[in-house]
Amino acid sequence: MQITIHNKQRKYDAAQLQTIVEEAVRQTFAYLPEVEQIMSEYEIDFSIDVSFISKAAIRKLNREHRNVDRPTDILSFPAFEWKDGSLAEDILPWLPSDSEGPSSISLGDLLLCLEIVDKQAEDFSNNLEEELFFLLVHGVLHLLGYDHELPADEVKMKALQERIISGDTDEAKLACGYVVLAGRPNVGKSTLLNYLSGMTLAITSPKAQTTRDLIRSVYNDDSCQIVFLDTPGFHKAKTSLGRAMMKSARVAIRQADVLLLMVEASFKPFVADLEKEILKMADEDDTAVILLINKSDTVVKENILPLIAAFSQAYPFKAIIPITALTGDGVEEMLEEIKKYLPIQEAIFPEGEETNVTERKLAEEMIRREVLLQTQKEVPFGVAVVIDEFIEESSPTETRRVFIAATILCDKASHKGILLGRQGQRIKSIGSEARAAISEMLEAKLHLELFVKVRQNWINRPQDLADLGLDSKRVELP
Ligand SMILES: Nc1nc2c(ncn2[C@@H]2O[C@H](COP(=O)(O)OP(=O)(O)OP(=O)(O)O)[C@@H](O)[C@H]2O)c(=O)[nH]1
Ligand SMILES: [Mg+2]
Repeated sequence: MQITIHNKQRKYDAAQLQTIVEEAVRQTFAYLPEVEQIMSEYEIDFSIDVSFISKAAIRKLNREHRNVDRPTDILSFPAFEWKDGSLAEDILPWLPSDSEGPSSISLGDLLLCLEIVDKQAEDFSNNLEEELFFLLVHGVLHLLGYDHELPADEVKMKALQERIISGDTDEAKLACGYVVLAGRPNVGKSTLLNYLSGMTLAITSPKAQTTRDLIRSVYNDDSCQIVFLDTPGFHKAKTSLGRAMMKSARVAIRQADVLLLMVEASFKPFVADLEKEILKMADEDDTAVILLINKSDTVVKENILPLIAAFSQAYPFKAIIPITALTGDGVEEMLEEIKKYLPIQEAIFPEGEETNVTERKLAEEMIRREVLLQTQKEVPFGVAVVIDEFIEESSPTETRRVFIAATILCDKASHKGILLGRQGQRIKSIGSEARAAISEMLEAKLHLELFVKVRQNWINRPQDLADLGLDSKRVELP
């Protein structure tokens, strides 16, 4: 790594600051392993230019490049596009040809105004050297694609910055990040999440819009932590509930480190608007996208080729992988691909916090699943389930005993009769199937009582949605 200092001011002795500049830049790069990796892979050297310029000069640049007409402490001008320490463009065209011999490639320029740095040091009770060190770390991170515009990015940048400054050589760093499963309803997102977690965390069904909120399942191995998020199926929403579901899908997609776009192997070979909309978000955010072609067990292998061709023409996917979420076919390959694109950082979740799904929540969902399976048309879409009581009963034996009372809310008076069925047959059948599923999940003897109530048009009422935890205002990553 070559560091060149250009002194274009006369108030401060730049020569005295050389060691600090070199230390700050080198220390920062020690935390950005991909830079070293690229240098050794292509046998090149990177360089950085650090210039000390006057107040007037930095003000002019700030005005011209950022539309802010005042002097500032530091400006970073990256030469390449990076995202969180990973190169986000092809460097090959910029590599020197063999005949030119070993050469260095500029990563960009850092321009500093020492007068402002000195003033800031006073304000923060640092000395000039400390403040300069801090700003150089910050500036180098900007050159390598870290920024602080979105809160999620800011947290990431700040955490790394603090570790660099404190010299914290945390051995616990690993490939770690949010990997979001997105796609239209019914393609098998929740089925894959369940396969990955080795248990049911998300209910699945052959009906569209089964999943209503974000579900987390953390996958850990010695080299990585992958925080998988299942999202509601992407669709054109017609109700407030639908809009809230779409909002949570979008929030997750926008914060993904890696996006898994899932389609079905039997889809017609073209990229439809829903998939385009998801890809547009990923493109805007420069998110790595892997295309998963699910349910590949349902088609002859060769028949997937036109679908692969259509998608690979439409978007630069990092990989296109046919999978069968039901059996886990193709999942190993998917995990290997994901690992390549995860940022290197500390684990996000400690052991024991693998999911946001509680037993209570899952019990509600398992009842709703039975409604999805046993009722038709718009009935299941207007149903929500609320657990009113969840009581651990004392048991004379080792076996766990649980009592659950739950209400099935429907949004139309006419649906109540359908849910109850003739002589209460339907609700009985929903109850007995749900009891079996919940009792297996809880590993308990279960006493389940179900009630059906009408809450007229709740799927369009903000207050009802908020009461059910399904409103769009509070969406955040689980
Ligand atoms: N044959 C086959 N069926 C699958 C596969 N993966 C999922 N399915 C079925 O497809 C249906 C939908 O699966 P889900 O996992 O609920 O789909 P989803 O994408 O989560 O759907 P939403 O939550 O509505 O967005 C279920 O009946 C699954 O059993 C697969 O690999 N092969
Ligand atoms: Mg789902």
